[in-house]
Amino acid sequence: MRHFHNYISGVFTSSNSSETFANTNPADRDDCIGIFPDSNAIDINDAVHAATLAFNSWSKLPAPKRGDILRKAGDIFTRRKDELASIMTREMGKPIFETLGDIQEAIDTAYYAATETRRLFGYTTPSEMPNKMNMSFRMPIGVCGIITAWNFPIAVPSWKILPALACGNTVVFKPSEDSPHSAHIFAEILEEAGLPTGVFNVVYGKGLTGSLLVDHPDISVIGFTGSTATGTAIASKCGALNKKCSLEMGGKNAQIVMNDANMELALEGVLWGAFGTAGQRCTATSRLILHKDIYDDFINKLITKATSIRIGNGLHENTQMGPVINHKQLEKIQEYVRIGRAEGAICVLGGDIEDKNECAKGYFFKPTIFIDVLPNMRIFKEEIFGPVLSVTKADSLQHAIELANDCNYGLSSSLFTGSVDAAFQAIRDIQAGITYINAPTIGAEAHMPFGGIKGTGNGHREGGWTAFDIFTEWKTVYVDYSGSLQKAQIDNY
Ligand code: UN1
Repeated sequence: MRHFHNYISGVFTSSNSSETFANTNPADRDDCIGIFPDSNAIDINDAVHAATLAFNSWSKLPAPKRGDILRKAGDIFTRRKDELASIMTREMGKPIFETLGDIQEAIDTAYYAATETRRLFGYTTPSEMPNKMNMSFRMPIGVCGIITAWNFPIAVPSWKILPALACGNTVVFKPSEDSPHSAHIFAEILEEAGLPTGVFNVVYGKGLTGSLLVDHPDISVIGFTGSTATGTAIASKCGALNKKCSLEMGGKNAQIVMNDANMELALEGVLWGAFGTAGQRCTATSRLILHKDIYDDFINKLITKATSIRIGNGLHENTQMGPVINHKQLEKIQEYVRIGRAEGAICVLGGDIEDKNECAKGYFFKPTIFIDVLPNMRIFKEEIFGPVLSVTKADSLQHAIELANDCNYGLSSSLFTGSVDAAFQAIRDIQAGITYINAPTIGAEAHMPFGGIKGTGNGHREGGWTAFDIFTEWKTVYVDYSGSLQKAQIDNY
């Protein structure tokens, strides 16, 4: 059995904790990938110390030189893409074509961040006073603590880690205990790319390890992706400690299909949005809001298509939907199916675990569709994080938007329509950080802001240029070359 170690100060080093956890393949619970340390406060301290020591020289390296290393990391992610996709599929289950996409997102982010190191623009403005110049620029903040979920083991960490490094920060990364092997490869790749010792560190562990990272006094910023409950707890700690924190949390994303939509396109959209990654995306389409004119017909066609989704081990080439991440999550999904039935929604497809043939070895759940779901039901409001779709009927566009907004989350949203007027009304009125027109709720692009409102986030956006707002502070500079004490305009008016 392979034993993995934390990565601190450029060395894969044994933990000070005797506690460990095993990482197993969700498609085959007999397949153990390795044993990882459940790290303690000494490990966190060592990693933060290494990152603190590395900060001075890394932050002073010219930003485009930092970019050269990130570009090289993009090249190595490209070279190791197939190998890393297999590792990722084995540890978290989604099919190879999806894990290849996960790595592509990191490649795109690496090249994007590398390029942005030449464009970390500040502002230069006129001064109120003669012979005086005003400018501002972005400063790195210090050591960033990065805590992420398992569903995008490479892409989502890359959205945070690579911009943080581009800005001149150093990083301690605590990956999910369900996808630690991918984090090990992340460290190998950054090392090979030439990242100096201590700039990037990985500490494995469970929830307690993450909270030790949040509490550490030398961590200046926390970047978090995960559940709303954990993120909210992190935010209150960071509030008390005056730390910046960026949260990317749950979703209950709605796809609206109007009666003038391209039905075939909308069907394909909901299949991919709801059942891609077995519904385990914060952007997953978990609610479908159908115009009343097409309700019955659309549902019938959707059932036919969803029935033919091929479920299995993601390592097999023809698998379309892999397992869910672990036994606890399987139980949670089963519980929501029980709740949905008890609330009076009608389960027209699935609703049960899949345990035929090879699926008996893992945590598989059938694509599940509930119809006649009403807004007061828990399956309409709560994030399930599995292949469960709740379908609701709307009388009009206005009604559909009201239903979409009747939710505590606000990450992604989608409208299928042939009407440009309807599209722009939805773009204006849907309460979400992301709105797609004629595309499903999933599929964000690396160079665009990503994040949500309400219970999904706390005002930050990762991805794109907005990620640099998380990982920098502004320095404002005044240069007075008048040779006299001019004071400021307010003192002379
Ligand atoms: C997530 O589930 O945390 O747009 C992020 C998408 C993906 C990102 C999902 N690229 O669905």
